[in-house]
Amino acid sequence: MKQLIVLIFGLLIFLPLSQAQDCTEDCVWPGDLNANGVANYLDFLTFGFCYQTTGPVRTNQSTMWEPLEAEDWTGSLPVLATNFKHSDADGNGIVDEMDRFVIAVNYTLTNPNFVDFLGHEIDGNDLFAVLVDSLVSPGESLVFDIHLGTAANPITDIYGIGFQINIDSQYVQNVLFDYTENWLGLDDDILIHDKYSDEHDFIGMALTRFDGMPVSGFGRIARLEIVITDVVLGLELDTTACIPFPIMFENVLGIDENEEDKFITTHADTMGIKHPSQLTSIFDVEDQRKHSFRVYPNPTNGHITIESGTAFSDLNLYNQMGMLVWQQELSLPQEALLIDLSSSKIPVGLYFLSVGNGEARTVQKLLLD
Ligand SMILES: [Ca+2]
Ligand SMILES: [Ca+2]
Repeated sequence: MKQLIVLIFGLLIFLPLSQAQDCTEDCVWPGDLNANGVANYLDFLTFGFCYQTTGPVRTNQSTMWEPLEAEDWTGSLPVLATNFKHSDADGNGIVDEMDRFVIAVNYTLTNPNFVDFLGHEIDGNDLFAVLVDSLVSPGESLVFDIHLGTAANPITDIYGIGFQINIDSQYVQNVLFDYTENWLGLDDDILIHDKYSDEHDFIGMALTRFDGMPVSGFGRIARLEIVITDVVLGLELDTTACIPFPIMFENVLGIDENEEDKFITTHADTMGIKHPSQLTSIFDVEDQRKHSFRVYPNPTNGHITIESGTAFSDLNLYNQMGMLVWQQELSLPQEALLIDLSSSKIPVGLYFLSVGNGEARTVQKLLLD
């Protein structure tokens, strides 16, 4: 009896494995939705294209990076001709949230079919960074907007775009994303993927519509905030140095509603990391003079202490668009205060904390992470 149980158990383990090994043709690799041999941000465009499509359930619903036998679905990508079965990464018969999760699980893995990435780098001005500040100090945030199209050169009939941004991760502590201004669509109209892979020195991003309707326009599609490490070795050795921090777009792929390539052009930009003593713009001098209060820790998870040389009675928190997101009025003026913003459901990102006493008002940057 015991031997029989062991035998049945052994068969149960063996069966899925043998199915995986049996697949030799047009096999599904979970997470490689477009079947080009790698799981990455560009598979997210296929995810948007096939979103909510249904088909036969896969016998082996493994999400491991391995070739799996799967029955063909009725549809396929119009240009790549990839059968829709590849979009069902978890094999449950529908393309939905779990499948985007599998892209992330098997991210950057390749298989023997991998030849090249699908995106390209054509020099031009369709996709580019708009710098808020071109210089930054260690421990501060480098903020820039990603623009797609300009007023002079708008983008017509785009459905989705995916790309990677190469950065030097040795200087990067964290990357934050903001999509509040984005002409490709509002929250309900688009699906968004972003992932910072510090081990590979790149940020992968994709934004796609899923309603079959392309859009035309120009301007910002995302804001990125790269938090620079507190210690930058080059500046420790030479405080007058300027460490170049290039931002390069790579493997850019824009598609229309028929999956046709939009041939989106792009160009790189370089920012610089400098020692705080070397940043002497008028803005910075004014900023330091205005800072008559201290807020810490910064960055914060929401629990902060505010200390001021003069008593204050009201606090306002603004987002980067200048919109008021939180406020508090004190019944008695205080010179120090403990605050908990963590329960206020304020999204992570860069904010401006304004402290006032009815006569004067001072502002400081506050990074919630
Ligand atoms: Ca792929
Ligand atoms: Ca699925």
